[in-house]
Order: sequence, then structure tokens, then C-alpha cells
Amino acid sequence: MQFKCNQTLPERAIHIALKGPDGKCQRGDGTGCFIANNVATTPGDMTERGCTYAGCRGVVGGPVKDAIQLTHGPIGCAFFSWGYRPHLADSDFHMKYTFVSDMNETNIVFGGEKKLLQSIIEASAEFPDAKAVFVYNTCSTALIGDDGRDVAKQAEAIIGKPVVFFECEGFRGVSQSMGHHVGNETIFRQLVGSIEPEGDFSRSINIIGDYNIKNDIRTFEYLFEALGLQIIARFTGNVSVDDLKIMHKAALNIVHCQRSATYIADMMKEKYGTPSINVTLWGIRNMAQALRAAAAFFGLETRAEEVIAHEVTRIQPYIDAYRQRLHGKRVFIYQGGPRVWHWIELLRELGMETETAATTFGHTDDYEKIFNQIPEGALVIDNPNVPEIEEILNRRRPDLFISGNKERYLAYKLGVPFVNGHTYDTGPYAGFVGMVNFARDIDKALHAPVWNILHQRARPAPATHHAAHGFEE
Ligand code: CFM
Repeated sequence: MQFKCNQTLPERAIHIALKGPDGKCQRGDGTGCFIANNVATTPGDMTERGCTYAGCRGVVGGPVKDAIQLTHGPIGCAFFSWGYRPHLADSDFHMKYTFVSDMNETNIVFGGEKKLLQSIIEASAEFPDAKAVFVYNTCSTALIGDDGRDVAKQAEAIIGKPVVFFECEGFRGVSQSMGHHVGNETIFRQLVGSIEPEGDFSRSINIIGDYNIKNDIRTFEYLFEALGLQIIARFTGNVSVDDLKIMHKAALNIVHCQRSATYIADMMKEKYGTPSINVTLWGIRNMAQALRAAAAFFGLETRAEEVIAHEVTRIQPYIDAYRQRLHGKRVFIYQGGPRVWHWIELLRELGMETETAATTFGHTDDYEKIFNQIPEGALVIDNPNVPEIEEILNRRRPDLFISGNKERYLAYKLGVPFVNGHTYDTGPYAGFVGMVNFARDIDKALHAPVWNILHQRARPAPATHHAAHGFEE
């Protein structure tokens, strides 16, 4: 069987797949290969992907709360990386300010190294409390061959604090995913292990791959602390430069976002022998499992059961109430990558099923985790463009679309209830208590009074299984 989206390029067929009756991925070109992913976007396809710089500046480096975040490039690169992702911390310096070398035409012709050096010196004189300067390279400065590494070295000698140069020029990878990798490697190489603190770190952990979106850490950090564990560093939500320097002391790495931050856990394993566990900090079963796994490592199993029992008792009445209202709903989740597979189980705990799944930059391991969890007949699409998303919303008519701000108004216009899964309109959504917020927001979206008006008009019949997915040729 061959199938594809009707409103799209023929090359896209390999990025669209169904979960077949054998439980395997049935790709749109009928070859039986696994869904194509993490490859260059087809020219002419209006992808929603970000660039390497976006993944490095916006996702991994940007949350570090006491570093000057300086873009080496044109002003537009800095503007569009500033404030779009609410990675909160207990101070707001990193969210409030963005710095840029402001490359103009003359600088592009004659080189921007001097201007960069001057920008670093000026910024650090203006903000003496900052603990480091993070410099991010962009397409234009990479193309003209500015030697940012050398400038960073010179600047470091002048200002006397770390100047970390990220080689994250936008064109370097096929998506923001490459920027995560560059961010991990650079922070590891330049900062981790640069201080050797005294003390007992035998019961300490790092939380790797959480960015404190709308204060997610408030929902799970106290749980790990209740086990008796000390959190040394977060990578990178609410983290300071000094925390990053000593994160190699942790006894265990707890890896949450396994797309953007497994790299640093692997490098720590190799260099320092730090063990790591992969966890999901969303949903009841996953959060409990994360606490159990951490506790098992330290021999704190009894305490973990007490903590879990206490928390689950607290939230269960709310979850039960929401479950009654949400039961049987069919969901389309479209996120950057891992959140799709992180949430399938959580939605099931609320009585809902994920029948369509898409990621912007997921890799094979993300798609394997998705295929393992979705039901037969579910549709999966890699790096969807807007016409494809529109076609899915129109033809599959999900009851709920969990996606991001880029798709919000498309969903509203097509009359599909929407929840913002990237930056959360309210949040936090992680941990046990965050799940109640998530359920509340889903309930609000599904049962908003506006749908009563729409429902009076004719709506296409909801999609059921195979033929109804509407993607056959
Ligand atoms: Fe990791 Fe993320 Fe995600 Fe991500 Fe992102 Fe994000 Fe995401 Mo938006 S780090 S990969 S690059 S969990 S910003 S906090 S929600 S696309 S699925």
C-alpha cells in the first residue's frame, strides 16, 4: 500500500508512515523502510524546523542564568532567539537581556573579529556580575571565516572570566537538533570539571535535559530532594555557570530530555565514569518510575514508595475527575521530538489515545519509542509542513491537538481544540502536580463554550482506523 499527503511534495512520502497491523512502521512509499528522519529538508518544503544556532542558543545555552548570551551575527539572529522560550530561573538576567555583535554590511565585507572582541569587553564591563560570556556563531560570521575561538581566547585574557564560543552556525545541521549537540559538547569541554570542590557528593545527582519551561522543576525537584538526594546541577534550566563547572561531581545523571542532552551524559560517563538513567518526568507511572530508578541506585527504595504514595494520593481525585471528562478523546501530538513519546502514556492515564504523532526533528530512537507506544493504524509524520498539518487536522479531525504557537491559530481556525505543549500557556506540566495542570488545560480546551457554536454546524465524521486516515493514493 502506498499513501501520502495530498497537499505535498512527492519526496515527502518517506516521511509519512502508519503503524501497521504487524506493529511495524509502514512507510508512505511502500518500501517497508523505517520512517525517514533527521535528514535535510526537501528544497521547496516550508519546514517549521529551527537552525543549529536556535538549538544551541535557544535551547541548551540560553537558560544558563548568569552568563552574558552574546550572538555573533546580524541583529535579527539575536532578536529571534530572545525570550521565545520561557526557561525560567530564580533570576531573570538571561531572559531580560540579549547581546549581539550587530554585524552589518561593512563588517561582513571587512570581518567582524574586532567588533566581536569589543562587544565582549563592553558587555562584560556593563554587567560585571555575569559569570561568563557565551558567544554563539551564526551563518554569516561562519561564512566569512571569523575566528571566534581565537577572539574568545583573547577576550578571556582581558576580562578574566570564561568566554565560551559555540560553533553553532545555523547551516551546520539539518535542524536545531545539531545545535543541542554543539551546546552539550562546548559546555562540557569548556566548563565542566573546571573546579574541584571539596565535600561529600555520594548522594548527589544532576537533572539533565530539563529547561524549566514555566517552572517545571517545581513539580519534580522536591521529590528527588525528599528522597534525600542533593541536586548539583541542572542541564540547563535554572543553572548557573558555577553549577556547570562542578557537575562532574554528581554520583548519578538523571536524563529527562533524551534528544537534547544525552550527549553530555554520555561524555560524563566516558570521562568521569558517571552512570546515568533515562527517565520521563511527565505522567503518574513515568514519574513514579523515575523516582524508583533513582532510589534503587542509592538504596532508598522504601523512602521512594512513601514519597510516591503521598503524591499519588494527593492528585488521584483530580486525575479521576478529569479522566471522566477526557475519556475516549483522540489526540494529535506534534512536538519537537521526545515530548511526543513522553506524553503517550500520560494521555492514556487520562483516558486518551494518541492517533497521530509528528516531530520536527526527532531521530530514529525517538520514532522507535513512538511506534512502540502508539496504537495500530496511528499516523506518524516527520517534519510536517503547514499544508500537511492542515490536511491532517481536516481529514483526521483529532479531538485535541497538542502542539506549539506556530500551529495554534491554524488549529483555532479549523475548529480543533489546542493545547500549547512547547512553552505551556499556564504550566508547569511535569511531575505529579503538573499533570493536574495539564489535565485542566486539556479539559478547558476541549470543553470551551465556543465549540457549542461550531458543533451546531455540520462536521466531517471523525476518522476511524485505516481507510479513514485519508492518506491512501
Ligand atoms: Fe527536549 Fe525540550 Fe523537546 Fe527540545 Fe524544543 Fe522544548 Fe520541544 Mo519546543 S529540549 S527536544 S528543542 S523536550 S523547545 S523544552 S518543547 S521543541 S519536544
